[in-house]
Amino acid sequence: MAFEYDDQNIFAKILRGEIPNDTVYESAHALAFRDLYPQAPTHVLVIPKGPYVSMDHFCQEASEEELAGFMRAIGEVCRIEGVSEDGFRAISNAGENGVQEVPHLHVHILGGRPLGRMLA
Ligand code: DGP
Repeated sequence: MAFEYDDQNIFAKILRGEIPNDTVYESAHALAFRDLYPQAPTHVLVIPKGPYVSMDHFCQEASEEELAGFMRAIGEVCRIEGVSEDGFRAISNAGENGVQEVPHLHVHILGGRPLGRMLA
């Protein structure tokens, strides 16, 4: 499948500084910011700086450096937010079946309360 990236999506605008965000962490390859509609005391979105639609796009086409930088950013967010001890959830919705709203790869980091069992 050929992935097509829409550079007018809201997270692309955040990366370009056209829309404000509440930044938690930033590095050469990733930006982490608070979700506008938090579903838990910690609800941070981690996005790569490159133009990737979804996790499968990223994992198929990103460089080793981008892959490593993105995973490190997730680790940094967990450290900064202090969720490692009590636990957290990392979710990335993709495509229509995954009910992905914003077509720029993002991982939700949710924590700060018991999250319940998630089956679907
Ligand atoms: P998803 O359904 O996985 O694509 O989740 C998209 C998330 O993005 C959703 O939890 C709400 C959040 N969101 C949407 N627009 C904005 C925005 O402009 N700023 C921030 N910080 N979050 C947003």
